[in-house]
Amino acid sequence: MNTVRAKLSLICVSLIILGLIFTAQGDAIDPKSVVAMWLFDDVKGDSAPDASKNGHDGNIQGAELVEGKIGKALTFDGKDDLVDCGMEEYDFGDTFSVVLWLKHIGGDYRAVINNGYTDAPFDIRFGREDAGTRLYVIMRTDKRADRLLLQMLVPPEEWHHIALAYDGKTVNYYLDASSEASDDLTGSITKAADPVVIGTNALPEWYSGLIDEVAILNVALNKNDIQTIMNKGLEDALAVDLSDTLTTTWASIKAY
Ligand SMILES: [Ca+2]
Ligand SMILES: [Ca+2]
Repeated sequence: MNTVRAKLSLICVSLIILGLIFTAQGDAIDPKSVVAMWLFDDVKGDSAPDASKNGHDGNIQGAELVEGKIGKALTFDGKDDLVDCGMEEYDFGDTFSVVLWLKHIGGDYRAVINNGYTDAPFDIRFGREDAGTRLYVIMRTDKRADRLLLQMLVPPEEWHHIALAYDGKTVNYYLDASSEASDDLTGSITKAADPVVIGTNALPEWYSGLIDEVAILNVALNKNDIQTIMNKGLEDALAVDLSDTLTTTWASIKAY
C-alpha cells in the first residue's frame, strides 16, 4: 500500500510540475516567430550567420568583430562599413518586431538597420538633433504611404537595448524595455526593393559604434518579451524547447 501511495504521490507531483511547465510556456517567445537573427558570435570570414536558420546570412563589408554586449559584436567605422542581409521584397506582414543592442559614439545621420531610406518600409536611424543622439524610426504600410515617424533619445558611449514592435494596430518604440514612443498604424509593411542593411541605409548614412544581437520577428513582442530578451539574450530567451522538456518529464513519470 505504501508503495502504491508513494507512486501516486510521485505522479501527482509530476503532474503539478508538468502543469507549471505548460504555464511557464504560455508566456514564452515562440522561436518560430524569428524571421532572422544575427548574434555575431559565429561569424565566419565575412559571413554573419542567421541563427534562426532561415538562411538570411549577413554579408559583412568592413565591420570588425569586437567584444560585444553578449559574446561578440560588430564595430562600424562610420565611413564604409555595413552588413548586407538580403531579404529584398520580403513580406514582413502586419505584425513585426526588431530588437538589437547598440553602443553608438554620436555624430550626425547614422543608420542602424533598415531596408531603404526615405521611402523605406522601416528605417531606424540617428538624425542630427541633440548631437546625433535622437534615434528615429520610419515605417510604411499598404494602409499608410506617408511615413510614420517615432523618435527617442539614446545616450552615446553605453550599451542600450532598442526594440520596435508592431501589432497591426500600434507601433511601440522601446529603449531598454521601456516604451518611449508609440503611434497608431495599420496594414502590412510594404515590400522593399532594397535589402535589409545593418550599419548604413540607401542614402547612405554610415553608422559609427557597436551593434549586437539583432533580430527580426514576425510577431509584436510585448514589454515582458523585450525585458526577457534584454535580460537573457536572444539565444537563451528563445532556447526553451517544449517538446524536449515534455519528453523528459513524461519519461520520468513513466519510470515510476
Ligand atoms: Ca571601413
Ligand atoms: Ca553577440
